[in-house]
Amino acid sequence: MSKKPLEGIKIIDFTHVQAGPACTQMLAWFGADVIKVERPGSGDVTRNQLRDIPEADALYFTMLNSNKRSLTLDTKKPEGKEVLTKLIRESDVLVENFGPGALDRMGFSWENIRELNPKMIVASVKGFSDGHHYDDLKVYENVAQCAGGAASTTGFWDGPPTISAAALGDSNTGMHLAIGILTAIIGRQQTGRGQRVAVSMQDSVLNLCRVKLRDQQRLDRVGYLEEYPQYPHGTFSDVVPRGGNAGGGGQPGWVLKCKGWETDPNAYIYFTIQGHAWAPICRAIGKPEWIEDPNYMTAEARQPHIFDIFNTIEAWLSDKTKFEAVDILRKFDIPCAPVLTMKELANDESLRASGSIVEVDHKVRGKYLTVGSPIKFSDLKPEITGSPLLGEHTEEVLLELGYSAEQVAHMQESRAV
Ligand code: CAO
Repeated sequence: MSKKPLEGIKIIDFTHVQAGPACTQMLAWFGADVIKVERPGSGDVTRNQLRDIPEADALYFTMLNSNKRSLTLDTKKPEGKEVLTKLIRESDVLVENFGPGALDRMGFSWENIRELNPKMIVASVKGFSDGHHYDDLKVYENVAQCAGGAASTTGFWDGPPTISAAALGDSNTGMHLAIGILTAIIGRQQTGRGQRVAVSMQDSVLNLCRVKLRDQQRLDRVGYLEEYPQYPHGTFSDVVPRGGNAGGGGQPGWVLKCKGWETDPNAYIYFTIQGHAWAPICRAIGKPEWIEDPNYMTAEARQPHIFDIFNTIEAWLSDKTKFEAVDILRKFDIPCAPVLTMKELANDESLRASGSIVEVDHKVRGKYLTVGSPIKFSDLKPEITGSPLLGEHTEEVLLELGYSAEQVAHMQESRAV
């Protein structure tokens, strides 16, 4: 089999929970040797969180740590520090998402690591960037969504700020960090030196909320936002409002009810009124007279009664399931999709065939579903494996580092590993 692109890159994976592990898992899929360093006895806290099988690592852990090796190491004990020092000397990247200052307190500041290995790339996730007035805060997902502008702009205008189910603060930050690490690896090929790569969860959420920063500036200038449901009948304050399920760009859209919505909370589709697709939309929903009607012909003319238009489309949808509706609308080139449940996604044959959802094996829990690579390559097919048990590879990694079997046994006795 041909070499995977990241083969030969050795990563000390000092990450936990979600943001860091999502990053290193992806690098492991692409061939890096990712050694997850965990505290002896307990390990990553997610091994125990929300367990569905009493004796088996929780899915929270297994779905974020595939393709890795697990090394237990107490880095506060002298022997643990010695092992970590050896590892640093021969690794390419160290990734961590501890609370602010934890790595320094452990004795492994950026300066120390650089001295041990000038080629080392040290990549960190923190809640806020260095020097930010909140940079001492510990941060979890929802905190980041609030701090990065997502919560104030998500949900309905008459409800509270709302958290997205998508991990905008955690996994999204991990993806940003992966880009930073790969960039630093390419940089190192040019300079021979490693560097520090830092990504904050606030910045990563904000990066995804850039269209809302766009909207703030438009609102400051003109006082309204014509693609929001508040226009033209409602009122705007001086901050970007929550827009419910509005499109967010130049294409008005909304979540529309389909047959069965009274009993099925997900019997909906997302329908987009793409400006140049107006004629096909009218033909699809049986309103050909709207094509040339001056009240409907242009986006501007439609906006004042956009919700009457959505109501008319809902009436057309009332005898069609979400799947039937999409099968009709796709023939008219209308951007739309059924609102899919996690159960539907888990059983989706296309996602299984593409490897976006895979079934893998775990030594204790048996088979389980996890995500595969969302990035597809022509010459690489990532093979997803189950996550490691706590300390499964401790002995293997220590022997590779040059320790003897006796030394390993001694470290195990003293609970340093
Ligand atoms: N051996 C010995 N000690 C270890 C160790 C090991 N293998 N691994 C970790 N530790 C120690 C750390 O050194 C630290 O010790 P001190 O605080 O005494 O110096 C301690 O464990 C706790 O680390 P922490 O602050 O990271 O852990 P926490 O549970 O209190 O906080 C979190 C968790 C996520 C809030 C915090 O790590 C954080 O803010 N991280 C940055 C942002 C982030 O990634 N958040 C997303 C998490 S995903 O939802």
